Amino acid sequence: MNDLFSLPPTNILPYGGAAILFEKLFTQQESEDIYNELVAHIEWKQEPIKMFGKMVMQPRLTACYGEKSVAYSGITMKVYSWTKELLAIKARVEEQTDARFNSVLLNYYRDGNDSMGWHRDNERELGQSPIIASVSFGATRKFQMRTYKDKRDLVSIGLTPGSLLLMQGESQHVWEHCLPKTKHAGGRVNLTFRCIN
Ligand SMILES: O=C(O)CCC(=O)C(=O)O
Ligand SMILES: [Mn+2]
Repeated sequence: MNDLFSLPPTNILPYGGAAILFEKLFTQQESEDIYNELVAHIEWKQEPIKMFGKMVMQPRLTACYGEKSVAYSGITMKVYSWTKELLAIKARVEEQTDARFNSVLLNYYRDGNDSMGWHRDNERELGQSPIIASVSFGATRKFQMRTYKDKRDLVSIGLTPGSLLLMQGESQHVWEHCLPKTKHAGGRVNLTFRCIN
């Protein structure tokens, strides 16, 4: 027996859809190898997005791979073809979740100053109840979800390297999520696999 899948998946949301955490989709060694590979070989760029009518630089590097391009905050990303490394990660995610994905958005948070603000992944082309598989490598960072309408209920977890968080059901309607800035963090790469219509 290896240590994969030894912890049962848990839903971190109390209601309003599900965000199911699989703590070890990849072993520590696999996670280190994948992190180094992605940092070195993905076509990372810092791109502007539209915020409150103004174009501002995103506080992180991004890239999009797969069959369909990801669009959000007034931009449509250039999409690169799947690499064999990304297809291998996708296969592991699909095997574990029984879901199917045709694109991935990658985010590279170079240090604790890089972040992602509160948002929902609710673009029309993701369908009525988006399924989003979020896989993390590199430094552990705090990830937060709060109720979109009243901002009252907050769930806060550390996303560790090799983990998978599967957001589904009405989670993108009821909850918004963010990756706050933090002091003294090393680099982190996050992949969100999506099914885009
Ligand atoms: O980096 C993360 O954990 C979150 C990424 C995210 O929310 C997104 O790409 O939409
Ligand atoms: Mn998101």
